[in-house]
Amino acid sequence: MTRLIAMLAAFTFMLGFGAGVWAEEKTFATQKSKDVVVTLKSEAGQWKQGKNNFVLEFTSAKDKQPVDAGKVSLNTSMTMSGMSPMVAGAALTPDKAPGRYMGTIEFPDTGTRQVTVTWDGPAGQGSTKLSVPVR
Ligand SMILES: [Cu+2]
Repeated sequence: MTRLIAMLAAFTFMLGFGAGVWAEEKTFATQKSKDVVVTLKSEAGQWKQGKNNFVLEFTSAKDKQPVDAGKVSLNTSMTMSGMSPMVAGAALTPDKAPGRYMGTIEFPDTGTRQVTVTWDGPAGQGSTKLSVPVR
């Protein structure tokens, strides 16, 4: 009986892991800058107050293929009345696929962020701005 429970637990764990890997990513922001399209995706399909995991992708506007963006950054800012702007930057690590970065970012409150994405690599050098709500 104990062995059966252990097997079930292991199986449930593997199912959960598989779901995590294969869960669909929903796009929640996208912006075109010349030949490069920047896309923000996550399982939740939005940013929320607190800590967020997301994916940052760079693709070609022409053929929709991934482009190697090289060194990238993502910074956010929110203007608040009577305060200096609230700023937050993302920690980004390149994924196995080219043009794809895994990101984490933390927001202390809700509200629309002005997001600046920069890149510098084989795809050239560029930056773009987009506005993304934190719900
Ligand atoms: Cu704020």
